[in-house]
Amino acid sequence: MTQKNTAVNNYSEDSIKILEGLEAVRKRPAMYIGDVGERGLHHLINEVVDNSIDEALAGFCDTIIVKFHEDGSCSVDDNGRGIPVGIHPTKKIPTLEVVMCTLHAGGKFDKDSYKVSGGLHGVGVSCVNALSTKMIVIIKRDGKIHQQEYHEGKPVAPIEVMGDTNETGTYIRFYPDPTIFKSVEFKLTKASDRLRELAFLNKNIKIIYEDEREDGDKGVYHYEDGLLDFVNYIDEDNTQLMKPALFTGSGIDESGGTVEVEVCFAYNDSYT
Ligand code: 0RA
Repeated sequence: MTQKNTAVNNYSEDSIKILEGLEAVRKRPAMYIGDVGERGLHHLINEVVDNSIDEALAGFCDTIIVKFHEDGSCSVDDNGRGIPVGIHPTKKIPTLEVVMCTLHAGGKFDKDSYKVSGGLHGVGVSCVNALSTKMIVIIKRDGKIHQQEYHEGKPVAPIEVMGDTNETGTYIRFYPDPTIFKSVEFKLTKASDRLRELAFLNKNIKIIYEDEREDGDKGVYHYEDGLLDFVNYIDEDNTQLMKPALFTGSGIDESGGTVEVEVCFAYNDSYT
C-alpha cells in the first residue's frame, strides 16, 4: 500500500477540523491566492492595491504609491479616508484589526465600487497579512497617525498613536514569508504591468510605482481617457486605419442594478 493510501485510511474525525482565522490561510495558501509561486507572490500586491482602488472608486482617493523596498518588502500607500481605527460595533476590537486579522467572506460584493475595479476581487488584505512574516500599517485619520505591526497575521502590540496629521490615508507594508513562497523576489515588470492595467481601467486614479532596489525604476500611470488609452497602447506597434471608436452606455439589469458598458474598437493594418 502506498504512503498516500495509508494516510487516507487513517483519516479520522480528529483530522477533520474547522480551521479558524488566518491559520487556515497559512496551512493552505494556494486555496486563497492560487499558488505559492511567482503568480501567488504578485497576487499579494494586487490584494493590497485593490483595496486602495476601491477607496478611489468610492471617490475618496486619487493617488496610490507602490514601492519595492531594498529589504524585500512592498508598500502600498493611498490618500483615501484611512481604515477606521475605532472599536468595531459588533466585534468589539478596532476595525483596523478586524480588517487586517480576520478572514472575510464576501462583503465586498455588495459594494457599488465593485463595478470597474478591474480584478479578481479577492480574499482581502488579511490573507496578505497571514502570508507575511511582518506587516506594518500606518493610518492617517481623525487628526492622528496610527500604527500597528503584525507577524504572520497577528498583531504584536495594540495600535499606537505616533503623532498628529491633517492628512488621511492608508499605508500597508508587507514582507512576504519565505517559508511559504518559492521565491519572495518581486519582479518589477510583472507588478507594473498589472498597475498599468489598473490605471487604464480606472481613469482619474494616479498610480505611482517606485523600485528602491538595485537599478531602481520609477514611473507614473495616469490615463485620463481610460479604455481609449488602453486600446491605443495595445495597438501601439500597428498602423491604425482609423481613430479608435469608443462606445459607452448603461442599462438596468434584472435585479435593478446599473450595468455600465464601455466598448472600444480599433481598426489597423495587421492580419489578426
Ligand atoms: C472601511 C471603511 C472606510 C475605509 C476603508 C475601509 C478603507 C480601507 C482601505 C484599504 C486600503 N485603503 C483603504 N482605505 C479605506 C471608511 C469609512 C468612513 O470613513 O466612513
